[in-house]
Amino acid sequence: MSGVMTMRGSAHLRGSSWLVLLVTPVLVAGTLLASAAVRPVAAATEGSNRIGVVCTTSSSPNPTFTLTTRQGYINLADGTTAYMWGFSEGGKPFQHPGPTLCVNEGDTVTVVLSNAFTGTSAPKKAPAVSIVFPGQENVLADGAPSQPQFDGSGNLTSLAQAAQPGGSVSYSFVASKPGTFLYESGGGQLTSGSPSPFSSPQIQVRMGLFGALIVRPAMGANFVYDRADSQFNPDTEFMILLSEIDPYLNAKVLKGTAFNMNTYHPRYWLINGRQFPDSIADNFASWLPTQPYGSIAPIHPYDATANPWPAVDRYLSVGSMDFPFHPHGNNGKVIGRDGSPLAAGAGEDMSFDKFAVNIGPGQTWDLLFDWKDNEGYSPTNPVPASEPDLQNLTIGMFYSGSPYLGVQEAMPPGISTLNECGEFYIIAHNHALHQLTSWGVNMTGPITYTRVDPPLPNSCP
Ligand SMILES: [Cu+2]
Repeated sequence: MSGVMTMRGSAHLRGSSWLVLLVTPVLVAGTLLASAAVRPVAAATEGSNRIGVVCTTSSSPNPTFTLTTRQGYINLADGTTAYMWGFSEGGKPFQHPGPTLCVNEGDTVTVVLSNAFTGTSAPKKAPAVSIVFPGQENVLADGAPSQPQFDGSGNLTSLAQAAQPGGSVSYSFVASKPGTFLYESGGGQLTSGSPSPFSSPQIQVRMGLFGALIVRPAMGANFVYDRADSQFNPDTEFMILLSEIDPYLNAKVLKGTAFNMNTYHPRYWLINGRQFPDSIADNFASWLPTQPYGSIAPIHPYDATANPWPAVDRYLSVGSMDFPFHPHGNNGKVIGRDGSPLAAGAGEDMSFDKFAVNIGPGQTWDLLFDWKDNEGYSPTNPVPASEPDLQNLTIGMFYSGSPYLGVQEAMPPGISTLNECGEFYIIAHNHALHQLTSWGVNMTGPITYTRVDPPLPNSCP
């Protein structure tokens, strides 16, 4: 992983693209890469966001969403698939992860959980399902306080009122705090018949019953919190939802046989329900019909007049251990945790820059970031270093042929490039490197890129 170390060392060389030349080839040396950036995409079904957060919305101030349990399959980067469960909006087919619900501060949000795990399409030994909304207060379930449920013997059966197969529960709450939140299964045991072996939230969340909830502040949709210093460029809003899969669990659920969570051992890790290189494909990529959300982060250089506002990354984790996500040359400025701005008292700023972001299980982190062309390197202001001999290099597929932003030059014979307009690519990934695999296939896990496009106007696609 020497390439990773090289990138770490170059964090202060913003504006120098030698790091791209030298390192990207090492990091992207996967045979899977070629499929990632060039194929056509299906039309967006939720707006037309090719990149960035895809919001599922409903009219304010009383947005209502129906989340229906579904089962299906997702593609993994080692060429296999995983059987998953998920929430889909209304009657839509299975997707992973669940829809990203975007609401406004002060909205009275209603989420109707429809448990479609029944009838001919049921998974074997289908359980009841509930939803919990960490960070939301005074949640109601069918009008009563949402709270843990117990059977007649006092055994915990779910963390909230659950929907039996074929049934539904209506949760509601006032989204009183802006920020980034999870919603996820609270489990659910059957009230009749044989107990389901898949009733626990541990299993149901691992199977995919989770999604993100974004509460936009009263100050405006281009703020993360009700703070002037949380303003971001609404064209550059991104999400990093981290999760993991133990395929033995999923296989047991598919078969309808019990799984011992003491043997749980994830082998796959994902961003927004995808693995690299699928992670950097557009939202709604046609070859990922059940995995609609990409995670590449295209930005333009900071410019005091043309591009003054930073991008925002909303990190979330439903994993079982810390994910030390590492945005490389783009240190993030942590401005919020778990839906609370980092502030003490009235307006005091307690934000801080972070080089690796340790996302704990169930946590969310909000980070602002930008990219400044500090040195202003160009063909007329060349990088003060000599280019290594070609035999000492491996040219990455994103290299433009030039170290300068917005410049494309001829590539050495036999080298092809996916570079579109002289843009830079900066890797961002989980730095627990054992989690960077697909059951041992290296460099396929939670990896994405910050893409720095030339300043506007440019000729980029
Ligand atoms: Cu790294």
